[in-house]
Amino acid sequence: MQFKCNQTLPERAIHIAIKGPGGKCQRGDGTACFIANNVATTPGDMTERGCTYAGCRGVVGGPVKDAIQLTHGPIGCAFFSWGYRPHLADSDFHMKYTFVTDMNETNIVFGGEKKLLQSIIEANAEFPDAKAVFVYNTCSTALIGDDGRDVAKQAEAIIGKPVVFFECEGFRGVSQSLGHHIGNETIFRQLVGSVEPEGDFSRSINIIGDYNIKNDIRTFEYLFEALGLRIIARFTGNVSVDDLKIMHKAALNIVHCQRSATYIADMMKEKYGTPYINVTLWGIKNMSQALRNTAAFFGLEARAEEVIAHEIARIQPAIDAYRQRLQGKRVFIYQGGPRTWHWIELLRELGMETETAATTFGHTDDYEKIFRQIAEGALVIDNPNVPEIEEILTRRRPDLFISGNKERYLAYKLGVPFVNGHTYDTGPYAGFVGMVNFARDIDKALHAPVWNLLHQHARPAPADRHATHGFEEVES
Ligand code: CFM
Repeated sequence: MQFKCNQTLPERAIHIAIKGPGGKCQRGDGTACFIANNVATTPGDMTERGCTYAGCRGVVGGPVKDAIQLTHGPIGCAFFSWGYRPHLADSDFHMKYTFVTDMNETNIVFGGEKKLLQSIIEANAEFPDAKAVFVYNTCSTALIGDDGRDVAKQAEAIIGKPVVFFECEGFRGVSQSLGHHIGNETIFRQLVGSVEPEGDFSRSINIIGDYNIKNDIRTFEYLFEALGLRIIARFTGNVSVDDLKIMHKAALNIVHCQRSATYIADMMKEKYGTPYINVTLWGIKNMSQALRNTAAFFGLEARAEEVIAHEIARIQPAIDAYRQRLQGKRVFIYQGGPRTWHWIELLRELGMETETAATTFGHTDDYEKIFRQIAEGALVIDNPNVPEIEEILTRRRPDLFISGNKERYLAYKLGVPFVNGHTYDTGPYAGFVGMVNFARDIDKALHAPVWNLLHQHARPAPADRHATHGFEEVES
């Protein structure tokens, strides 16, 4: 099966599948549920993927609130990685400022090491309260062979605080996903365990893979604290360099985004023996399960049940009311990776079904989780290009599209209700109380009066949509 828009891109066929009866996937070759993923995008394919630097600076390093975020590269790399992701904290230094060596043509010809050293010293002198300098390498400085690692070592001796050099050159990976991995490894190697604090950490946890998007932590941190647990570090949202240094003391790691941060949980398990559990902190069932599993580790089961009952009682009336309004809607979710599978169950709790699921950089484990949860007949697509997204919206006509800012206006132009799943319309969306925000935003999107102005016949009946999955069969 192939999309019309891909007739000149036959490589795309193995990235697209429909879940058939008995969990089988119907694709060109009819094999079981597997689609190609985490491989290089074919040149000419209008991918929406980001680069390795974006994954490292924008996702993993960037949320650290008291580090100087210094890009070693051209000004554009810094400008376009600054402030687009609302990984908030209780201070705004990391969101307000960005730093860059501003490599120009002369620097590219003669090398940028001196400029890098000078920039680190200068930035630190301007902001002496910063706890560390994070330096991110880019394509240009890697290609000319600047030895940033060595400069970082020299700078560390001069300024007397950690200078962490991330070898996250944009071209290294097939997507931003490799940048997550490099971010995890570098922070683990250079910061974690560098301080040995005194005290009792037997009831402490780290929350791994939550980035405090629009203050998500306000929806679940108090729940873990209500169990009597202390949160040492959030990797990485509202987190200080000091927290990262002692995060090896935690008794348990709780891994939420299992794409971008399982790496550090694995490394901590290997080096310090810290166990971890995978959780989903979105949706009623998932959030309850996360609290139950965490409580079970510490023997706090009874307390967990009290907390869960109290929270569900608070939100259930609102959820029931929204469910009546959202019942039966069919959704297209397209996120970077895990959010696509994290939300399938959440949407069911609101009476909705995911009929198309896509990720920008998901790996096999993400797609396994998608295929396990998704209903028969659902379309799954890896790293969709812009014409494919347009084709899904026009031919499959979902009732709702949950995606990001890159797709928002395409959805509006095509008359499809839209909610921003990356940076949230309002938010936060996590935890129990966040689910009410999510439901409200979905309700607002679906029932905006503007849709009444569209001609009814612009939408084919659901029966027709399903007969052909909204697509014509063409040779792939
Ligand atoms: Fe993890 Fe994320 Fe995501 Fe991600 Fe992202 Fe994000 Fe995302 Mo946008 S860390 S993989 S690289 S859950 S920024 S907070 S929403 S694509 S699905």
